[in-house]
Amino acid sequence: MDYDQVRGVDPAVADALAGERERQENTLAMIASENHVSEAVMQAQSSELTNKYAEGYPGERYYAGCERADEVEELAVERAKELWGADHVNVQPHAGTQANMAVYLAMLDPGDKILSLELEHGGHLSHGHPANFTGQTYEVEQYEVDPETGYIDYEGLYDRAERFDPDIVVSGYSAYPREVDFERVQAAAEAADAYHLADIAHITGLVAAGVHTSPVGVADFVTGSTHKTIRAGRGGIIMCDEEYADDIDASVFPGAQGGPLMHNVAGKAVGFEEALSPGFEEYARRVVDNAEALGSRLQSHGFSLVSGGTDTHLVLIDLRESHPDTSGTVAEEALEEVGIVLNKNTVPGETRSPFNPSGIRAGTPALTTRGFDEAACERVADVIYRVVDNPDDEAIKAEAASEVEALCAEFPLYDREGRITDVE
Ligand code: DSN
Repeated sequence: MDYDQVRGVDPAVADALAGERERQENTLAMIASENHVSEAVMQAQSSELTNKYAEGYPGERYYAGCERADEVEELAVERAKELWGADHVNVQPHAGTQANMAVYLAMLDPGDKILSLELEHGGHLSHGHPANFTGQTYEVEQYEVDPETGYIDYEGLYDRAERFDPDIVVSGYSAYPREVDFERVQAAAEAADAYHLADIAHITGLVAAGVHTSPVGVADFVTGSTHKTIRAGRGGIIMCDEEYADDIDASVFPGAQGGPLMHNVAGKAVGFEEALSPGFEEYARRVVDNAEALGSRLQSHGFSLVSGGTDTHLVLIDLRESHPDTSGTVAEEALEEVGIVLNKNTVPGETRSPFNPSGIRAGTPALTTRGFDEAACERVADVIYRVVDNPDDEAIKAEAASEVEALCAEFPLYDREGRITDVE
């Protein structure tokens, strides 16, 4: 794609877009929440639906001319129901945080109580952080992972739920590498007679493919974003039982949002159709296998992984033991220099700060989309080791950059026609 239409109007933006395409092609996207969507999803997202206002829901819109918007939204909803087995689905949230916001608005009053995982232990801003509206509107207490094992401390969560008496318990995390036991979170919520919100933003694709247990039918509300492991482009989603359907829909619109981003709803519909194809389960399985291979190889180089490994799409590396003088920021910057793009991350028991934390988080969804196998992920682990071990050594970084270049050439993001290669 050369962005010729954009270039005719705005060469500066065309250059930036072309540069971003090139960056994605020639670097390894290992931010665990990122992925590469197909050309089909991108085409849907850049369709004429960007022009259409469609406040309301299919068959009950506030504006005329919504028949095509209705078709697209109905397809997205039906496919989501099939993928996750939910009774009711709302595909209009602009992103995962807006999906969570709609659930809180529907079910809580200001001052009500949220019990959620500590951000430093793998939680998310929209689960009650003081800098987020949730922390400012609700009373929040947080549970933690077990400092010894790195796994969710389910007993501690249960005790805290009994003591704190929350109105809602939140599960689902941003930097937690282990399978979540949604039944145990549900037991804690029931002990407090609280709702249970499972935010599966990171693992939507793994749950849809059945390689991670599902909270649908366990938690009262399941939220997520649609651009991560499910690979359906930017957006959010809410799933719930029929009994909450009207409250949730009213909370999304008119409660929290105006017109839905119908072009993104179209992207969701197309991405969900792709995820319903037989190849998607294999993709999701390979994401996890690749993360395991990456993690094991990192451990063989002496790195310490939070929880000792992974069951999911990500590993969380705690640098404090292996590289006490190297912060996550230093590691992130050195790796970016050689073409490995991941993020610094806090770790449980963080001793630095969120801006200069002690860990890095690395995910395999995007690498797997471009065809990486376990052996290739082991090669990536070797590069990560060499660079983090020698963040100031220019010769080692030059060698590492060549290896990244070779990997990008071996597993190209685009085929000869310029189409994304490995999306089924
Ligand atoms: N920013 C996302 C992540 O990286 O986990 C979550 O919203």
